[in-house]
Amino acid sequence: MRLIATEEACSFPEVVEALTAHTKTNDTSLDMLLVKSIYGEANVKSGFAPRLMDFDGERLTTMDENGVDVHVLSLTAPGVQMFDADKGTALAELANDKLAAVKKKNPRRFAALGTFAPQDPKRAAREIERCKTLGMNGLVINSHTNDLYYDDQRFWPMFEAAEAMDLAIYIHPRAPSKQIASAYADYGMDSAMWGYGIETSTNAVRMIMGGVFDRFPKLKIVLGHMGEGIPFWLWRIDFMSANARGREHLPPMKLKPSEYFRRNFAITTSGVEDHLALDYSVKKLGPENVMWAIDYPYQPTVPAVQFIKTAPLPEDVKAMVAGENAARIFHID
Ligand code: 1WB
Ligand code: MN
Repeated sequence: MRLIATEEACSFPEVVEALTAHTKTNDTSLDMLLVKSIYGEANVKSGFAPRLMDFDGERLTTMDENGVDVHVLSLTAPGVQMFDADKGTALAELANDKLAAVKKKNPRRFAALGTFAPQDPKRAAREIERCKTLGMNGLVINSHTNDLYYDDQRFWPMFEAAEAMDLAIYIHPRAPSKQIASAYADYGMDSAMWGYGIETSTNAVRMIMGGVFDRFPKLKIVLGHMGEGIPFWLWRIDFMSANARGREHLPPMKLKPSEYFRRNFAITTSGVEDHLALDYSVKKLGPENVMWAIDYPYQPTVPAVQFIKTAPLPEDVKAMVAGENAARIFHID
């Protein structure tokens, strides 16, 4: 059984430096809580930052010790999305060049998701095309951009390019946007504990309801964290959208929300090592739509591997979740 881990975080010195500089600005977005804890001057030399930038030390040793065949690497949240359009675009290009080099150096162990700056959707579309020539396996962005969601048609050139290049877009979480931030500002609720999932699932449901997948029927979106809770909501989303009493402003859609979710989305198990949730998701979405992940270095590798090895799934389905689906969706040899 091949183990391909699909949400494995990384970074590069220039991005880390830019985020450390950003912690000194008066940006009031909710991401600042987590960004300061990782990239603040006092924290950046220890903790996650050094492990995000490591590609031949502890990362590979941990993979070897646990039988993890491949890390699908992606620039970690919040990516380049807290910077202005010029800086974000330049840093995305730089990160993609470096990530492509990491993969080229060790192509058996690393696959790579390229990134882009939605702050400038037209240049983002060009970078997506360049990602294809760099040999990227897919793409990654982190939920909202400047507090806007991706049903907004100004972003659609990105989706047109991703669909044309046949590159799946992993929409990773970031902290909730300004519109909803205040409800998540206490008790650590901005974070992966809760706010990350609310933010990202809201973005995905907006994309479905906003007609993105009627316009781009072959676009593939990947959501982590067992689909950010959406699998559990599908029945209700279908029922309530079909029965939206007198709400004529709901857009006409060709399919039911759950049908778009099964056709245009795949999910990963990152950070949800719960066999019941896995079993439910596999049954609800189909075994071809669920991929295993660790979320290195934020989650430990040993229990993530244990989770998939001991999963109460038929062996053929387990092999699909462990690696075969990722190989297909992310074009990994
Ligand atoms: C996640 C978790 C992502 C953490 C992160 O990116 C951080 C995640 C900055 O759950 O995907 C975290 O600090 O726990
Ligand atoms: Mn993650």
